[in-house]
Amino acid sequence: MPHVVTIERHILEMQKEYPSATGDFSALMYDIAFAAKIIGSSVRKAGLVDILGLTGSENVQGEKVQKLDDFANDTIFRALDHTGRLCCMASEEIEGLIEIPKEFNCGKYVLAFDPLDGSSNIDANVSIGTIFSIFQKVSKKERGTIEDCLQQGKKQVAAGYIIYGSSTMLVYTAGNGVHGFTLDPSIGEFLLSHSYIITPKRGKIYSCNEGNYAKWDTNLQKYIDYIKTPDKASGRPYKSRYIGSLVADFHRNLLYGGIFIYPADKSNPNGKLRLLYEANPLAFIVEQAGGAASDGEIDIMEKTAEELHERSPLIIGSYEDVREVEDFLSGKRT
Ligand code: P6P
Repeated sequence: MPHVVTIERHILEMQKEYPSATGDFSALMYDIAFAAKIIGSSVRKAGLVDILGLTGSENVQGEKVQKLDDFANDTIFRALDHTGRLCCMASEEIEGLIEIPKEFNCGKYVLAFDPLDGSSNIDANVSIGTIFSIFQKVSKKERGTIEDCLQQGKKQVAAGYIIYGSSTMLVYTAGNGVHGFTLDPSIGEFLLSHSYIITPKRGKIYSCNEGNYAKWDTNLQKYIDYIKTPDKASGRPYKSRYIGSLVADFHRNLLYGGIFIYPADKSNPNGKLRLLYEANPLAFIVEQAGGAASDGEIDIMEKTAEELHERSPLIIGSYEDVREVEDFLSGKRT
């Protein structure tokens, strides 16, 4: 029998390395994995909307069935609101702070999440994902506040994503390496499939929406031109791979090496992606895997969000590739 490690067993083994651990963080991770199983199950049925009357239409009881990203948001909220492990939440789907209902106790963790990133790709059966970031509470009152969400990226205690692709995978870090778990749908368990993921120092893949090329900073245009210029010695040209679904593009580059760029441009001065629940968690993961994440000037995890849905340019992936983009952007390289 191969050495089968469930996510629960992995987290318990990791918890043993922290004698002062109360088990709250471990339980929080189980709750997230539980929510991911429910979301994954609905995502997999999304293609049956017209046949089964799911998602966005009315079901047999005449009830309006939620859009998948609303469903994912509610699933995470309901899986976690009553557990007593969170003091508050923030979601890409909800404008303001998500408070823990008064009837439930609060805990010491904060959860910021994008419940279903890339959901516009669902109809084309493209891989999509859930992204999450966990902080410890810093405010003094029992119930969490915006202050607890707006912390510097490097204060994250854990971060992860679930990718709903050819298989459902949960990838996370709690500062002790990056670990991937693949869902075995036949038993409903996330099983350890990728232990201590390390991303190559330099990749051969670049991921960006080149349709925006004309709107980019000229130094970024020079970088893109550079990596497309053949030069055998330096492994150029890079391969262009862009799915248009952040978690899918990030996950491929994490495993194979490469660079993902969603920069500022003339119409989006801060780029498109969100700092709190997209750039921050992926930055924590990639740094733990030996890569880097920057907004073009400073590391993502050095930044402190000033509002929940703040956007940030994102350059993330293999360490040497990220630094090379920064050198082009600063004019050091041409
Ligand atoms: P564009 C999906 O809508 C998303 O938020 C990310 O998942 C993805 O990386 C990005 O936007 C794609 O944006 O402008 O290239 O379509």
